[in-house]
Amino acid sequence: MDSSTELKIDVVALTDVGCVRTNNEDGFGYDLASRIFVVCDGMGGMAAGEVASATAVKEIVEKFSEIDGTEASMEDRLYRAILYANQQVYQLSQGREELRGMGTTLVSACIDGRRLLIGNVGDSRAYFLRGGVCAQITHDHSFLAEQVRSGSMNLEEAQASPLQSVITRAIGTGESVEPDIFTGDLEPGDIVLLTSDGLTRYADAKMIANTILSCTTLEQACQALIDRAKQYGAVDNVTCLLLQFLPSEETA
Ligand SMILES: [Mn+2]
Repeated sequence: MDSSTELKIDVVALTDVGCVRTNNEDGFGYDLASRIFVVCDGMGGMAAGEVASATAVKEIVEKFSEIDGTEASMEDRLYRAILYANQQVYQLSQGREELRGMGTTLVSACIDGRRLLIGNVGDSRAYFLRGGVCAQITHDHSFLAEQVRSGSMNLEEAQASPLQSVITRAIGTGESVEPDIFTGDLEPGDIVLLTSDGLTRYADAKMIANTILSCTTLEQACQALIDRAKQYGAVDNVTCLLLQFLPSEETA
């Protein structure tokens, strides 16, 4: 690959238990060398949600890094790594009674030159910020989002529903899973956010943009997003992973 097209990547991630819960079932991970980044939000009784999210994070990062990039396309690597993470969580859940039924959401980003790939399962989201405008990349695999997309419910009805955290796809709850994959082009200055529903139940794309743009560093922006959820009561765990793309040193 032409190194002049490579972008430098800054990454900051934080997770917070929130204001109500006593355990944190969210998790994040990344490998800067392989350019893979992930946020997971686990569910399951007792400590099973934490096991599910931690396992999915570890397995997708390791598998993605392990697949030879010269032999497989980036889409293929991401897809295979997500399916592998699903298998590992599922197998673990089948082997131990206390882990039966556990699962996790997963939202992942990988970078191929100036291309961005996003893969997701569940209702953790990816957002894209360019020129002060923020847009949601992923579609939630949740009961309410699907009701809204099919026209069976309007946004107000969905927002008032008690079924906020019912997801329709998850990593680890079945032998196979169908992730969505999104692709886009990157420019210097672009920002990508991977985040759990602990943030997005309180913040829409506009609020996310305003919060990030009010900060001078990526570290401050990540903390400000977590603080935003906590200002609103943070009933759930909150996780934010921010990526910023900068001109590579050689071309800057
Ligand atoms: Mn959550």
